[in-house]
Amino acid sequence: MTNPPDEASDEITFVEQKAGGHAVGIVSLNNPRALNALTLAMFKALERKLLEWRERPDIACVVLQAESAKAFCAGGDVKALVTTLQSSSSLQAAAEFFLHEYFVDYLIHVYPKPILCWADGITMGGGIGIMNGASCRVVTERAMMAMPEIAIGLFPDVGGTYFLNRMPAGVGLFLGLTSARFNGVDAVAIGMADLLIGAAQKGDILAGLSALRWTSDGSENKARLRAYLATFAQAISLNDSEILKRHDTVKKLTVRSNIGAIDSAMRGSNSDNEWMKQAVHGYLAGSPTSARAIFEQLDGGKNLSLKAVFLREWDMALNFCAQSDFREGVRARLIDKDQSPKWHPPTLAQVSPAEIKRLFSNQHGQGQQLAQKFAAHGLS
Ligand code: QUE
Repeated sequence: MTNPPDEASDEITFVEQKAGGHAVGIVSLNNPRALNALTLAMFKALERKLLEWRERPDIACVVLQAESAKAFCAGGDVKALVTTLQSSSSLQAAAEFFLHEYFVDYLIHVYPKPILCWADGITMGGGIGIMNGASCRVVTERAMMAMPEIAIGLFPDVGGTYFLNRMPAGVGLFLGLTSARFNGVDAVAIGMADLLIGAAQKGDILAGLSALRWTSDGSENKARLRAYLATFAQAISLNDSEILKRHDTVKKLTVRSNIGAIDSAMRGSNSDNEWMKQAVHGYLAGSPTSARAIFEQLDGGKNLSLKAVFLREWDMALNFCAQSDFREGVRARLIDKDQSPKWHPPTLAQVSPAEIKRLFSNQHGQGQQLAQKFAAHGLS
């Protein structure tokens, strides 16, 4: 039934599983020691394979999954990226890393064939980036999700400007400002996943893809995949979402006209709920520069198309790489692991308007390289 991997590396493998006259392309992340954090090499391999499968008439469907039960994907491999930045005076490595990451993310969003993303275990940041564009986003009861970039002095990228702004009022900004964790039920409730399915069913479900009546029509195949998976899905009541249960509190904290007011509300929060306390702590421990930038990122990005969002985020990512908090955050949390980043400046009030302006400046050309890459591969 299954061909040997034709492009195997340790970290990401590709298998074509026969399905009648068609085949299902299965991508497996397999670097469990790094919680499947995506390296530049992994993005390049994934990009090459997705572009190949896009053109292959026999490939009817693509699956993104991980071998490990612990994590689908912890994010982009920012540890490797910052290590490279530390030994270089140029942003070349960052430009290349985010170019391939955002290209893959957007390619998945506009892919003409069904993509099943199986998000089981830890799924954060860049992991959400490759999940979010899939035509069918499945979470399991073990899904542990977050947009934790503020903890490392970055911003919720990979299209966060777009998808965080489309969650129930205040929720996206709350998740981006606090790194708060959310589970599979929450993910479905806030529009970050389509279906909740028991983790134990993965083997049967993937094997069963071979028996579907695939056609040569991508839209038809998307509907077919969705209908098939729906037969395995668990019913969800929105009342079971931990986030939505606290939606009133979330709104009181984040539905405000400026970040100063949010900061005061966070500092005044006296919730005795453990999840809410952790979330507020996530905000207080995060980079003040990131906090100010994230408010502006979402507020100023409300009317952008998804494509324009990626172009803007690409410029932002490079501006963040040129500034100190991102490197310091990754150093403190992922390299030295002292968990004590020295944010500069240390308070929200000290973050200058000029610095925020710099973080949104187009000094890298409004995502010009990325726009050219989209065009070169026919992504409209
Ligand atoms: C915030 C993040 C990330 C993070 C921790 C944060 C992130 C990321 C990783 C990560 C985890 C394990 C690894 C690794 C990276 O952690 O994006 O290389 O082995 O990828 O607080 O945004």
